[in-house]
Order: sequence, then C-alpha cells, then structure tokens
Amino acid sequence: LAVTSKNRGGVQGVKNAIETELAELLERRAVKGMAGAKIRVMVVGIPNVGKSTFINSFAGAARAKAADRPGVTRGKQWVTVGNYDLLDVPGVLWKKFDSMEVAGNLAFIGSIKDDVLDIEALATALLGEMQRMYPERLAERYRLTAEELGQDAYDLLETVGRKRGMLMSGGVVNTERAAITLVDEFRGAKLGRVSLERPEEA
Ligand SMILES: Nc1nc2c(ncn2[C@@H]2O[C@H](COP(=O)(O)OP(=O)(O)O)[C@@H](O)[C@H]2O)c(=O)[nH]1
Ligand SMILES: [Mg+2]
Repeated sequence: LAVTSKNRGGVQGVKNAIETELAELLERRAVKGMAGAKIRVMVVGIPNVGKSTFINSFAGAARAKAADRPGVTRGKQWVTVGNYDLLDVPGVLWKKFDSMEVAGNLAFIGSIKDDVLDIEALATALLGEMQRMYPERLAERYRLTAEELGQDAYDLLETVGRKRGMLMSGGVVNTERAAITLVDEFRGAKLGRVSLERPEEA
C-alpha cells in the first residue's frame, strides 16, 4: 500500500486505506473469532523519507527515532499502537541506480550518507539543477544579480559563500562551508518546495 496524495489524509486516512485494503482478511479473521489479532504493517521506503516520523504520528508519540539524516534506524523495531503492530526498518535503496541523475537526486535529499559524498561536488551539482529548474528561488534566497546567477555552478557556490561572509584568510571563500550551508538550506526547504523528478508523461 503506497502512501500517496490520494490516501494521505493524515493517520486516519492511512488507517482507512489499510482497513479497506485488508477488508477481506479482517472479515475472515472476524468469522474465525480472531478479530483481536493485530494488523501487522511494515513501513518501507528509501532512507530519510519520513518512515519513523510516519510511525510516530501514527502512534501519536515519539516511539521511533527520527532524524534529518539517513541511517538513524538500525535494525528493525516493532511499535504497537492499538490494534496495529508497526515495523520500522532501516531505509532501503536498490542495488544499482538507473542513472547518475537518480543517484544525484537521492544524495541531494539526504538519502545517501553525506560522509561518503564530496559535499562541494554535491552542492555544485545541486546548484546546477536549481539554476536549471528554479533560478528565481536561488536569486531570491542569495540575492543574486542576473549575472551572478548565470555563472558556472562552482563559481556560483563561491558567490554564495562570499555573500554569506564565509571567508578564510586572504579573502578566499570557504567553499566547503558554503556547500554545507547550501545543502542544509535546500533540505530545510529554505529554497522552497522543490520537485527534482516528475512522473513520466502518460
Ligand atoms: N517536510 C517534511 N519533512 C518530513 C516529513 N516527514 C519526516 N520529515 C523529516 O524528514 C527527516 C527524516 O525523517 P525520518 O522519519 O527519520 O525518516 P526515515 O529515515 O525514513 O525513518 C526528519 O528531519 C523529519 O523531520 C514530512 O512529511 N514533511
Ligand atoms: Mg527511520
């Protein structure tokens, strides 16, 4: 069962969707006098997508550890809420990415551990995508002139760092700090809501 815009409607919406999906099973259980048996739900998804947060809103309390980075949920954890047993699991990624574009997008949103990535390369690639797809957001957030906005992505990273006063001795821009800031702000939605991928046209 996928949580989508059609069934999100909050926790109750998801419960309704599960109970509709399992109507036959629940009916059979009721006939066998097993109405009290818990509904077991495994919550699966890519790292850092909000699985633990979802379980916590389902439970109405912080029962599963959630954080703004991948790899926080280690091993599986059962959380019992009313007549539900929810299973929180570490995020899963497929073995091989279809394209560098998909791999890059997963890195931008924090589904791949940052320590295995070059943060400046990541920020530069992200800037390139934002220049292409949402230039006005960049211009607004970092108060960029049209000329600054049109620079190569790496030069733009330097400009962002300079504008934020991230200078090292000799006036050299600390591009690593600029990169960390940029990626953090993107993930914190400071650049607004961004869609990196769109459903394929039918
Ligand atoms: N904007 C937004 N952020 C969310 C949502 N759900 C979770 N998050 C944030 O996404 C990050 C990852 O959440 P977490 O539940 O730990 O993801 P998990 O790795 O899939 O278990 C945390 O910083 C959450 O606060 C959501 O619906 N919207
Ligand atoms: Mg988790």
